[in-house]
Amino acid sequence: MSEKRIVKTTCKSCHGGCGCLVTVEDGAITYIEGDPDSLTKGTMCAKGLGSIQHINHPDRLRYPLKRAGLRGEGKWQRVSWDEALGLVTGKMKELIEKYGPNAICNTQGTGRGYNRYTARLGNSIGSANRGIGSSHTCYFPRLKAFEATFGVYRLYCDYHGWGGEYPKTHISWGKQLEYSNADGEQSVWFHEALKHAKNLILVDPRATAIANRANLWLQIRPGTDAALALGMLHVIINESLYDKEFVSNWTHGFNQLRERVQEYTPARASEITWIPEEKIIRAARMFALDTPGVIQTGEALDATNNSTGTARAIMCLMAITGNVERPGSMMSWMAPPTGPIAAFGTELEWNVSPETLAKGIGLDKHKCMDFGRCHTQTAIKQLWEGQCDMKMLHDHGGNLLFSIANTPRTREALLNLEFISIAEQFMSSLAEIADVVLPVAHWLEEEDIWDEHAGFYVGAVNRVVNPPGEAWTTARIYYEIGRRIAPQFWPWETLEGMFDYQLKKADVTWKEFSKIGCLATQGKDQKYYKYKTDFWVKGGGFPTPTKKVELYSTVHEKLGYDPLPAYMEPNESYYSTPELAKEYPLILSTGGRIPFYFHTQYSNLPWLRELGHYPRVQIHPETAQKHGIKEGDWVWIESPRGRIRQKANLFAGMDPRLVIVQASFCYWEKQGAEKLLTSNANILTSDEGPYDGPAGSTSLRALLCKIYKVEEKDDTEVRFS
Ligand SMILES: Nc1nc2c(c(=O)[nH]1)N[C@H]1C(S)=C(S)[C@@H](COP(=O)(O)OP(=O)(O)OC[C@H]3O[C@@H](n4cnc5c(=O)[nH]c(N)nc54)[C@H](O)[C@@H]3O)O[C@H]1N2
Ligand SMILES: Nc1nc2c(c(=O)[nH]1)N[C@H]1C(S)=C(S)[C@@H](COP(=O)(O)OP(=O)(O)OC[C@H]3O[C@@H](n4cnc5c(=O)[nH]c(N)nc54)[C@H](O)[C@@H]3O)O[C@H]1N2
Ligand code: SF4
Ligand SMILES: [Mo]
Repeated sequence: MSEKRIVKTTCKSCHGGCGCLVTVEDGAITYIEGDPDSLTKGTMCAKGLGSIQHINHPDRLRYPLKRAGLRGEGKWQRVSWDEALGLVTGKMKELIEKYGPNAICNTQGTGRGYNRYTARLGNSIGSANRGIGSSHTCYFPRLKAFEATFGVYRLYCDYHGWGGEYPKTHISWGKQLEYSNADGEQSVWFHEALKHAKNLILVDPRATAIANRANLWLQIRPGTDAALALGMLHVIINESLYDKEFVSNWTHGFNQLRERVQEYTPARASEITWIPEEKIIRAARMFALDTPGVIQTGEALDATNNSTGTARAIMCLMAITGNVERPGSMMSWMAPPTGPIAAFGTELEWNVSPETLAKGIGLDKHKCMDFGRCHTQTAIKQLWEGQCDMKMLHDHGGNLLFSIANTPRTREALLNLEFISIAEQFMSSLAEIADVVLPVAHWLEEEDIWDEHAGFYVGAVNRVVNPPGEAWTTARIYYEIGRRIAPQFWPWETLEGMFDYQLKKADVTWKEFSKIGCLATQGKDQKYYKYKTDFWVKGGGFPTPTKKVELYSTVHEKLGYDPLPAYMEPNESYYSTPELAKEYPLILSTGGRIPFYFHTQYSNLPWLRELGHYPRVQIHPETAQKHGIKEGDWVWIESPRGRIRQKANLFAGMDPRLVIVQASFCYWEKQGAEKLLTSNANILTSDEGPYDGPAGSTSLRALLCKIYKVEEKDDTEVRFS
């Protein structure tokens, strides 16, 4: 008789969090669907549903591997877990002994529900050089700006109506939440909330999938968002449309902000952003008058050389319109009953000594990339030059070769490391140059607590099937490395003990939680207007040095940065580098999520690959015509750094001067240079400064390029230099 069961679990195929029900028949998964009783209301996307092909993929890594040839040569020897972990932790100990903890960089890719393990391991080691990767261009610039402005981790859009009101005005600003489900906010919540909204303002250089729903589209020149926000602030302040009560009682530095924005008249903002002046004025009035309102911001705003100024200007917009902590506005969610379980990682921050932290690479200049993270681009540059404190990289679920600017230089830099180990599911380009590769389980094969950016809930990840070969779960890998490298910080006798520890505040055991499936603080349990109570500050206020929302940041002032938001022209543009623009006359943007892939992931799954077979570059039809390019032609995109090829996708919903390249496309079916260099957007991007001051960001979205059709004779082999 065949056995059939349904397992309730949490999808982690992106930042994660969708509740799902997985049907297993005779030990094999036959169906995956959204769980209607979960917070994501039964919705799932193609990526999560494609997981069946992911777990059964023939190229999954099954056994620990040790390099048997030269780096990148593709020769491997299968070893036991004991030997592999011995090599990894042996090398860590040796290098710590010789150079100190900053020699070790343990890192990860984007958040996949296990950030706290990476953080705990880095803090157990005591290294300040943890976490090279994308954080300087993704999420952290926004988080650090939230912290400086409001004193809290971040504010979320109140899509839930728990306070009895939904947002009347939405701004979708450099974000495709409808596709990306990014940063702890889900497309389904956004769409539900939109049903109650009067206005949707889209700020995007390109007409996105929600453009038809928008009543105002601000078609912005890439990289100029700070000027738009400052122009809107100018209108709201000078027309006296701001929330007087909130501003006078709860903000610090309004007069300085008023002074600062005077130079950003709507006319000047229009000149910089290419958005008609009257649209800037309309957007400002709409957001200030049709309240409550929310602003959903995305990665496009972090991946610029003015990420902090941009985020801070937008946060000032939230604040002076009183769209903070009121129902239907920007909210700081209260943690689930477990408390913020990220604390599992951060509770050991004290173990990174002040002396070690002071020597964190690049932290002297980019001071907001602290809490044990060094500045990625400074580290890569030092490694490339052969002079760097960092000697070893241990990576878990990240691929620096695709994710950060200037891939060729990054590869050369990483090859200068003494040792690279990586935990992976597939033989990625970074795994190809590693010394030890550890095979990792998929979320359908593991038990864990999912905790990502959402802030108000945690989900149980329940094992549905066993991992292939000898692949281990993420939690187990960290636990075993932790126990070998710093047992005092990983004292639990069993893995389950480690889960129980993380859940202790909620007074449930892992076994109980696994059955409950989700713990959330929602509905009436979420408190609005917390600043009017003792919640953050006795007698009321925000947890900042002035106890107010800091329009003028005393934190940035103390660190030596501009305390007020300002506009900066992108490093590379018609205006900042007019000579270069003669040779590279088009604006280059990279990224813009597509629903079927997650960065480099899933282009090896037939179900998903057939939906987006080739990497695509979006070109305006007029521009394409000028270059003799037709839909589907292979096109070279060339920047001062190099060139790649992608297939032309003609799209009229953007400025003819703009070219949008798909980021992170990986040819998993190929190897070496062909896999890495053929269509990888980061061949084109620049890792040179000046970077954003506090956050050290580079621009991935506002550069210069030229395009031309791939002629057959051009279609040469790609190689490493
Ligand atoms: N030009 C340009 N570059 C960009 C961007 C852009 O828009 N433009 N976007 C940037 C952004 S926002 C980010 S966050 C980065 C993303 O950068 P990364 O997170 O580094 O990229 P991924 O390709 O998603 O993941 C890397 C590897 O993780 C492995 N993996 C997946 N799940 C697991 C797991 O559960 N465990 C383990 N151990 N491994 C796993 C995958 O097989 C994959 O090889 O890219 C950045 N790079
Ligand atoms: N399906 C899928 N989902 C993902 C990911 C994925 O790879 N695939 N990656 C995940 C990760 S790590 C992240 S960080 C998020 C990112 O997800 P989002 O933050 O939503 O970012 P994108 O979709 O890359 O870009 C959003 C929009 O910004 C626009 N844009 C480009 N330049 C500018 C600019 O200068 N100003 C403005 N205002 N807009 C601009 C683009 O046209 C695009 O429509 O998605 C996450 N979710
Ligand atoms: S949005 Fe993310 S968590 Fe939800 S189904 Fe898709 S991949 Fe899974
Ligand atoms: Mo990201």
